[in-house]
Amino acid sequence: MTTPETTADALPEEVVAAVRGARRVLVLSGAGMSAESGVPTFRDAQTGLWEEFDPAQLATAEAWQEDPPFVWGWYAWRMHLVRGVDPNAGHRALAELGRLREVAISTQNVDDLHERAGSDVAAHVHGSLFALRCADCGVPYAQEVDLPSEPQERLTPPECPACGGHVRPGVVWFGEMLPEADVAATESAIDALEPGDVALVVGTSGIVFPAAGYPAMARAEGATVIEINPLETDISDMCHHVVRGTAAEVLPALVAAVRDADR
Ligand code: BJW
Repeated sequence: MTTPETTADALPEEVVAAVRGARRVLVLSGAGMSAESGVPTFRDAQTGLWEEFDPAQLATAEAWQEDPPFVWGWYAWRMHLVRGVDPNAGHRALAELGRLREVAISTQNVDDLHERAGSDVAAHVHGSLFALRCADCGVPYAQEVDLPSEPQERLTPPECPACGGHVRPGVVWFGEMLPEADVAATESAIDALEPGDVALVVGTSGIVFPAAGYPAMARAEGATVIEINPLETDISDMCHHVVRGTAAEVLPALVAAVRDADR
């Protein structure tokens, strides 16, 4: 069923018709969604942060326990980077789609670019960079933090005012459980899908579970699954349609086509 090598310039009729005919659209977004805003993805050649830094050293609870300043330095730099960029045309198109159809967004991204574009986000399944909390007692940390403008290999994390522990980013590291409320919100958005509805899978490599299983769950509910990604991924084969293009190219074209067809 996959339509390979479809480009943003030639959006297939079936893709436009599927979104146009949908009552509900579930958006499952990953790091590629924010790439054109200037936020590096995790695994893309050349731009992936983890080319320079070993993810096993940075995105695990073990790394944090071993060396909090090393891990905090990386996250503080990423917080600075995200604060300095804007949503791209893809984020803005999804916000517009939310005014045309019932849209639920479940993102793996820890940035806030969907929200800043004007979308309501149902779930951040891998948490949020900015939801800081104490690593020891779990109390949220709401104070301003110093963010370096250049990557810092080591930076002392803020101290928790309640217990003196180290403050950590509110993200989900490998081996950690996903936030229950976000998983529940994603699962209920999937359960709500019916035949004729659509799941748009945008900018994820589809290798990190359980999020990588959500497109198949959407398909099992009868939704038409459409991947938007410049490259083949681990989930391309299970999608009904594949649009080979970037989020900021394809989504505005798709939403404009739906808007025009609605008129
Ligand atoms: C563009 C583009 C453009 C580029 N436009 N597209 C089942 C089977 C096997 C393993 C497991 C399993 N269940 C659980 C596991 C273990 C593990 C896991 O999945 N491991 C795999 C690596 C195999 N999962 C977990 O540990 C999860 N926890 C869990 O399951 O708890 C229960 C449990 C506990 C203990 C034991 C067992 C179970 C937690 C996962 C947490 C992931 N955390 C991270 C870091 C977050 C913090 C941070 O930001 O630093 O989340 S890892 C990283 O990967 C980040 C991302 O959200 C995630 C996914 O990456 P994503 O978004 O797909 O990005 P990329 O870079 O991989 O891909 C970018 C894509 O964009 C590419 O395809 C490009 O082509 C494309 N692209 N430009 C559109 N302009």
